[in-house]
Amino acid sequence: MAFSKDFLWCVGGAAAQQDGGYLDDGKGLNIWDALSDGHIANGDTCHVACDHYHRWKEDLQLLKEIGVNSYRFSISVARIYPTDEFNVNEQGVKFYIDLVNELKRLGIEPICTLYHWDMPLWVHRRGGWKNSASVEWFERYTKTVVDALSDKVRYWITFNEPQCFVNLGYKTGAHAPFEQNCESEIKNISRNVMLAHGRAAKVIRERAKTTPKIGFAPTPGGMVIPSSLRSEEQAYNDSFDVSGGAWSATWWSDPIVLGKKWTGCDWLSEEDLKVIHQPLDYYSYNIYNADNPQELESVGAPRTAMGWAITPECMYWSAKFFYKRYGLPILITENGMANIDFVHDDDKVHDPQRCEYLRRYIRNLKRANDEGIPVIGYSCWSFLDNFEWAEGYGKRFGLVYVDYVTQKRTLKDSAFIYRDIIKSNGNNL
Ligand code: IFM
Repeated sequence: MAFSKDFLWCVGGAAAQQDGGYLDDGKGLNIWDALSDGHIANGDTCHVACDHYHRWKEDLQLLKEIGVNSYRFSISVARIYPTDEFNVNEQGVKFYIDLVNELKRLGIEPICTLYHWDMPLWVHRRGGWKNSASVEWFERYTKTVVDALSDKVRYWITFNEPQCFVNLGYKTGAHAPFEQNCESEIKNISRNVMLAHGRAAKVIRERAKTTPKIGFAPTPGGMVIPSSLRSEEQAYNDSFDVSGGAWSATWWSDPIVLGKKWTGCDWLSEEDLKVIHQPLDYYSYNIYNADNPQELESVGAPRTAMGWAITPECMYWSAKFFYKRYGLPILITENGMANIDFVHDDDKVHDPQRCEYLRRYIRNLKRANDEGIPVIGYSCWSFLDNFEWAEGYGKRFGLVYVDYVTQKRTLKDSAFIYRDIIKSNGNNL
């Protein structure tokens, strides 16, 4: 069975990772701009990144060259609310209005992520996600964005990978704001983020000017696939086990999607669940690998430049498992790999590993689709090489190579492979 005719073929990026322009046109500082000293590989900063803030028009032309019909981007909250939640920076809003207008003109569907980890510094100074008032500013911020963009934007993602910004930002301290908090604080933060998600989803549903399609983008930490050591049933049960705490998909998705607490969740009330559990239009998630520890630790098992195992079957099994549990159409909001890319003597960027990775991963997603699981889209991470958080610029995920000295863009071989997959709507896999 072919992917549907309106399948979303997408690439994605995030504000803090690609935009730069960190002090331009009234933008305020975010936690990555302000707190990163001493925390990022090579002392890199996100201040300039891919300079997409100034080069976005040319960059959108590259989307056309790749042939995607959709583009996932995130809003920099500090560009909209530089100092507090009452003073809107109109120039910041205009940037996004211009962006979505141009996307629409080019026939590319915008997919807007409201929060991709770049909390404004003023929010952090009030306690960030530890402060339950974060639910209020997030709701207000959502209203501002929805009022400005929802005549053009239909697809919304509230939060990107709450697992990561909560655990890495507030537990291990590897990501901004680089804090280490105890488990009860992680529960408090998780509750605030879930409430903020629920309030935002409701705002979008009620205020959007075009009928919205809403989801969030967890990453399935602890997702395992069947193997010689695990039956399908066991893999399913292990995948939804919550022993990984806030890393697990279940921690977030059962309350958000099903309106249910998982066994042992004693920190959400029934009242909370009413706010958190809002109707969603798809189960969107970011997936890079399965997490079968024993099976994947074999000597020399294939890995990306991040050291992440290459397990294409995770696409098939995750779609099957998530559809079984949550019953919503599947949208892959991130998938891709970091590779050791450089410009070759022929001025091209040859990345055969990524070409192969994309073919195998998307083929596995198609297998799920062929078996009747409603798969509505696939978004490759990432559009441009970009600022890979604490790893700085050393890890390249892009379909487009960025020379950070000259800001020259070069489409990698994988961009052309992806273009061919899109052209055939996945039938050439
Ligand atoms: O670059 C990140 C992205 O911001 C969130 N998901 C994982 C990607 C690769 O690490």
